[in-house]
Amino acid sequence: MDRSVVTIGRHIMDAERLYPEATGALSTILYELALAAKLIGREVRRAGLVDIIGQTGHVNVHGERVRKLDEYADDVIFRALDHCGHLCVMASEEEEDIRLIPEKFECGNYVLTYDPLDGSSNIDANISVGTIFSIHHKVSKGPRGSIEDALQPGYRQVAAGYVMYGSSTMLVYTTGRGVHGFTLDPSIGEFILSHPWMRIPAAGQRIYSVNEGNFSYWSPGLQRLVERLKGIDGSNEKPHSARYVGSMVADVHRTLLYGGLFMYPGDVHHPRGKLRLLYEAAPMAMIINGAGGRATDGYRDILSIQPTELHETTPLYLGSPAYMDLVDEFVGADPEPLVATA
Ligand code: AHM
Ligand code: MG
Repeated sequence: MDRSVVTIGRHIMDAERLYPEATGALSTILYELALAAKLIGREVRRAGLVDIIGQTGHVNVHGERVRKLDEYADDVIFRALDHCGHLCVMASEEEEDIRLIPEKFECGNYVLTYDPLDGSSNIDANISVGTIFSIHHKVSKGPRGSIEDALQPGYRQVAAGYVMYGSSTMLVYTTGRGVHGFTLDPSIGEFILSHPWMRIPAAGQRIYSVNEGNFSYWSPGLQRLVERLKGIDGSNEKPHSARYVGSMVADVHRTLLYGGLFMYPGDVHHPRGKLRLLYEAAPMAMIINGAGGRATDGYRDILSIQPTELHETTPLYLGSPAYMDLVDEFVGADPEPLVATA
């Protein structure tokens, strides 16, 4: 084997060796997540064939109901990890409540929260979608885990990452020791280290990313920030490029590689925005922080926010340090968070 080829398995093992006290539990969880990503990626690739083999909700030729891809992804991740003996609780964006590990399996010391297929409404248009995951230690005292384990702030994450099902499938993760990206080589079915020690550019390619259709619902500070980025606030700044896929994993991945600013702000109708703190904002914040960027809700570090509900949402601003300083200056200057009017 070419000595420069590092598979995700080897990378995880090498990292584990740096910690003599490590039990291998976290490595196993990450490895199983990579396996689940391959299975999900395979189905995403076949998504266009759904019209040929049967519509979602219909019965396929094997007599099985054809499931929505996000339900499938949810199930694949749960079943890849329920029996590993290292998790006590899982919580998914697709499920209302936490999911305890079935009694027949051992209960472990870690907690997994995940968004199985973010941006799934884009699938029919063949646009990139992704899986986002976050891992914490168990903190509850009981034998089998509880909601307390899922409701932990982002700074306590022990690992986080995402998988992007795009023109290639990529897995990016951190355990707090750098951010590392792997590209799936479909010919051998392995994630290969392609982006070691990822760093977000300090400013990058002058790109901002936001659903600007909501402009009239935004706070004055945010409106002024975007006018600055467009160079129409009298500052005579050269206009930035606007890029918005509408699929968070793709927008964040581009921001990580090229730099710039990604925003999903609150607005007058949704003061707390749309993105979920536990499944989307906190893990992406750990990645962006680990790569030298920052993530806030306009006022607070995302990683400092204590969740109170599984599905609570948060405004999200993340990106290069230079742009996050602008967010502090413009959005942070708004005296009050927005209050819903409808
Ligand atoms: P989902 O979890 O229902 O897929 O929604 C999350 C997605 C993100 O990927 C993306 O950033 C956002 O919704 C786009 O929302 P909008 O269409 O309002 O811009
Ligand atoms: Mg989502």
